[in-house]
Order: sequence, then structure tokens, then C-alpha cells
Amino acid sequence: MRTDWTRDEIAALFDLPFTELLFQAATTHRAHHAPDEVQLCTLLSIKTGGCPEDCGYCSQSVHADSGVAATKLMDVRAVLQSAAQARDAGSQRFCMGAAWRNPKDRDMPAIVEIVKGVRAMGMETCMTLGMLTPAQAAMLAEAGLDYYNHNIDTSPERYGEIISTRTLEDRLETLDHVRAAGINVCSGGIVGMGETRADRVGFIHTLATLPRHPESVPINALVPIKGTVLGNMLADTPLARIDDIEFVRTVAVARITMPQSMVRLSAGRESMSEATQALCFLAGANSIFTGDRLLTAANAGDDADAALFARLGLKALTGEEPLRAARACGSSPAELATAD
Ligand code: SAM
Ligand code: DTB
Ligand code: SF4
Repeated sequence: MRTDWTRDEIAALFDLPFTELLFQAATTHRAHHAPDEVQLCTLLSIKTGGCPEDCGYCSQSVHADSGVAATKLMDVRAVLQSAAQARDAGSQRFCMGAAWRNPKDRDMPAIVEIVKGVRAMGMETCMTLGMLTPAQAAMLAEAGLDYYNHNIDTSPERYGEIISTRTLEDRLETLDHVRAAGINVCSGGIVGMGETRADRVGFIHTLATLPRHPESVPINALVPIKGTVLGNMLADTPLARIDDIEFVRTVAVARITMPQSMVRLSAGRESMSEATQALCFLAGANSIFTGDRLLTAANAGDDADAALFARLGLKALTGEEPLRAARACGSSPAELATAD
């Protein structure tokens, strides 16, 4: 897979006539994925709020005035109960998020127990816990964690305007540790934070030129949350909200530049019409978050998604993923990911 995309090439994709861009994205999608299959992932916040980081979009930052109460890490049994419900609702992957800058070593035994428990239920596991040391990444790999989510969020130029308590380089370093440990990478970001087209180009460019593309690329549309810097900004300047067509273009460019990745239409579906979501699927999105809650914000809910899938003739992706096959036969997931 190409990892040498230039910004000019990516900008040229964004500039294509919409019909041509969608045709190219849909063609790329079909070459690598079944176009009627969409992966269902369920999110659970296993430790909510009270986060010391100052991400301008996030309701869970102590710097926000969003009214989200801080909780302790959930009890292992309660997490496993939620995972069982998600599995019974047809979810393939269980993604667990903690509002931490980084996990403390004393948190790791419970995290390891959770990973093992969810995996034993036959679901793929994903965790997003903030920055990791190489040793913590190795512990998660040893526990059997399938994916680690760690978003780059925006362009390198814009990063410092959105988050001041860590740098993009910190983020990339954790992605390196995750890769080195042999865990699949889930990394994407947020559009609709008042950024320019050039920022969206820089954001996709950063992901598409990583040494290996992330296996999952979540594209979130900002969920404006009152009391956060960006939620307040959008309330004052509603025109800054991203145009639906531009959002679909971003999904299409992610699909074309990272053909084998699962591109997830992530947060923000609540405020998107069915027609816009359908365009995202046509543009190559092949993964969503199901259930009625994301981490703290509302999500479409299983009934709405079942109705949408029925209208569009989409079905839930099932079956063994390359990672599981890789583990079973002893080769590393990294080798499989580069087998192109
Ligand atoms: N604390 C960990 C971290 O930041 O890596 C994990 C949880 S964090 C909430 C996971 C991701 O959710 C963020 O990187 C961001 O991309 C996304 N996110 C958070 N708040 C959002 C919002 N209001 N709208 C859209 N995406 C959001
Ligand atoms: C990702 O890219 N999006 C998810 C997941 N990774 C952890 C989180 C979305 C959060 C939306 C806002 C909220 O629920 O607070
Ligand atoms: Fe903390 Fe993650 Fe929210 Fe940033 S996005 S404030 S790191 S929970």
C-alpha cells in the first residue's frame, strides 16, 4: 500500500468533482472490501471524566464545563456484562475508553483482566486509554488486545490550537509503541472543528503516510458539547459546522489513500441525515459505532441503525478478521497487514 502520498496529491483528490471522487472511492472500496458489509463496533466508557488533558472538543476534560461527572474505573464484571449485551446485539468489536492522559501502572491488572474477559466472549477488543509506555503496550498485547485507538485528531498545523497538554509527536510515539507491540492500530480524528480544507488534507496526509496505515481509521464529525471550547465556538458560529458534502469528501479521500483500512463513520451520525450516511457508505465507510451512547454523547441506537441497514441493503460484517487468523497460525498481525 502506498505510504508516500503527497499533500498536493491529497488536495487534488479533495478538489475532484464530487461524482468523480465518489466513483474513485467506491471503486477502491470494492477492490478491497465487500461494499454491502459494515462492521458494527460498540463503545463503552470504562472510566469517565476528570481527565487532566485540555482537548478542546472533549466533555471529559477537567478544563471543560460540561457537567460530566468523574467516575472511577468500572468494575470488571460490569464491563463484561456490557460486552455481553453488545455481542448479543450483533456487535463485532467492543471498544473501551478511559478518560486518562495515560494509564497508571496500578490500573493495568484490571485492564488486562477486562481484555481477557471480553476476548473470551468472542469479540474483538479495542482500548483507548491515552498515552502508553512500551511496557504497557506489551502488557496489552500479551493480554490479547486486538486494537488500540489513539487519534491524531487534526492536522499537524492545527494540533496545538486544539490541545495544549500534549503534542502530536507524543501521540505518534504511542502509535509506535502500539505497533512495536504487535497490536493493530486504530487512529483517525475529528472533522468539523472549524478547520480549513488544508487542515483536512494535512490530517489525512499524516495518517496515510504513517509507516503502515492504521487498520482502522475513525472519522468523527465533531459532536459539539456545551461547556467545551469547540462546542461553545460552534454555538456562537453555527456556520463553522462542517458541510455534509465536505464530510463525505473526507471519508472518500481516506478510503482512496488507505484502501485496506476499515474507515469508520464514527461520532456525529446523530446529527447526520440518512442520505448523508448513505453517501459515506458509498464513499467507502465500512464501520460504525452502534448502540445508543458513544462515550458521553448520544448515538443513533440499534433500532435506527437496523432500519437504516434495511433501507440501504447493508449487512453487519461478521466472521474472522485477519488478526485472529494471524494469532492462530503464529504469524504477526503486522506481517499480514503489509502482505500487499
Ligand atoms: N483519553 C483517550 C484519548 O484521548 O486518547 C481516550 C478517549 S478520547 C474521548 C477518544 C477520541 O474521541 C478522541 O481522540 C477524539 O477523536 C474523539 N472525541 C472526543 N470527543 C469528541 C467529540 N465531542 N466529537 C467527536 N469526537 C470526539
Ligand atoms: C473515536 O475515534 N471516536 C470514539 C472512540 N474513538 C473512542 C469516541 C467518540 C466520542 C464522542 C463524544 C462523546 O461521546 O463524548
Ligand atoms: Fe482526556 Fe481523551 Fe478527552 Fe482528551 S479526548 S480530554 S485525553 S478523555
